[in-house]
Amino acid sequence: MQELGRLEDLPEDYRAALTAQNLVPLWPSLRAVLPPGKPTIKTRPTVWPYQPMRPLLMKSGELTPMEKAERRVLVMANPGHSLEKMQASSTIYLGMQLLLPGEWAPAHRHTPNAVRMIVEGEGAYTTIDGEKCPMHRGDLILTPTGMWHEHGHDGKAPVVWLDVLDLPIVYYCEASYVTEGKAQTVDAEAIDRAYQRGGVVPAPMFQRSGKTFPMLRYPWADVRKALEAIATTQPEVEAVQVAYVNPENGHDCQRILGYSALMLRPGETVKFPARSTAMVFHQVEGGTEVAAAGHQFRLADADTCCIPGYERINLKNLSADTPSFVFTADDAPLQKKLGVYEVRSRENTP
Ligand code: 1HN
Repeated sequence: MQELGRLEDLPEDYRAALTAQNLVPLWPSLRAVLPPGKPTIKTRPTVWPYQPMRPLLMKSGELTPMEKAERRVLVMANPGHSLEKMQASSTIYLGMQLLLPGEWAPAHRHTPNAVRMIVEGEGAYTTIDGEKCPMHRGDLILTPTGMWHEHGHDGKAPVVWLDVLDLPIVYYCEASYVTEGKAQTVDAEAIDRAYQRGGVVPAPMFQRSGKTFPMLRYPWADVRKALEAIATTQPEVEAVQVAYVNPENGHDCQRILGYSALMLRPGETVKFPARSTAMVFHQVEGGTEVAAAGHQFRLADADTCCIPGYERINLKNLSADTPSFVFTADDAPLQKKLGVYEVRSRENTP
C-alpha cells in the first residue's frame, strides 16, 4: 500500500490556517481509519471471573446503600477501551448488579436497551411496564428501550445478575438519557402474560398484536429444555444453539444486540468462524474453555469473557460427562442493519 503524506510534511502556517477554519487533511489519517483487510480493534480478549468479583460485589452492598447507588453495579470494563469508558466491547456494556433482600431499585426508563441474565439468588423480580418478571438463575429478562423498569427483592439472600446493555453505542450516538418514574402498579392482567413461550402468540379475532417487544422473560428452564431436545434429536448438528427471538416475527429479540444460548455436549468442541462482531460468553452451568486470539479462558460458573471481532473462536466443554451451558451476546443485529456484518471463511482468516 502506498505510504501517504504525514501531517509534519505540511508547512506549519498551512496547518495553522486549516485549524483556524476547523479543517483537517484526510491523508495523514486515512490509513488509520481504513486499515487494510481488517479493522483496528481496541477490544481485548478479557475474562471477568465471578469468584474474585463476588466478594467485591458483596462489599459494595456494605459500603454503598441503595439510595446512594440507584443501581448497585460493578461494571466489567475492557482494558482495551480504558476502564472509565465502561465498554466490554465497542458496543456492549456489561455489569454485575447486586440487590439485597428488601431493597428496591427505583423505576426509570432510558433509551439504551438492557437485558439481565440472572446469576444467583431467589426472590427478586423486575417490573417492566407493569409486568412483574420473577428472576431465577439463567432466566433472561429484557428491558427494551423506553420501557419502565424497577427491581425488587422479597427473598432472603443476595440476588446477583449480569446486565448487558447497548449503552456504548447509544451513548456514542449522543442518544443516551434516562427519565425517572414513580413505583409501577403491577398489572396481573398484562396481555404480555400470553407471550410466555414461542410458537403461539395471542391473536384475538385474528388480530396479531405486532408488539415490538412482546416477550420480556425467557425462563432458563425452557431454554435448557430446547437445547436438550436439539442435542437428543439432532446428534449431528454442528452447534446446539438457540437464539432469543421475538415470538411475533422470529427476529432478534432486540434491535442492537443479539443473544443466544449454547449447549456443549460432554467433551464437545464447537469451532466458530471469524465474524465481524465481538462476542460475550457467560457460563450458566458447567465449564468451558474459550480459545481465541492466542488466549484460553477457562470459564466456570458465572464467569464472563469477551472476544473481539474477526477472530475464530473455539469453545470446549471442560467436562467429559456433564453438558456445559453458555449464554452469548453480540452486536450482529446492529452490524446486519448497518450492512457491515461479515463471516469469514477459514481461508480468509489470518
Ligand atoms: C440500568 O438502568 C440498570 O435498570 C442497570 O438495572 C445497569 C447501566 C447503565 C445505564 C443504565 C438497571 C445500567 C442501567
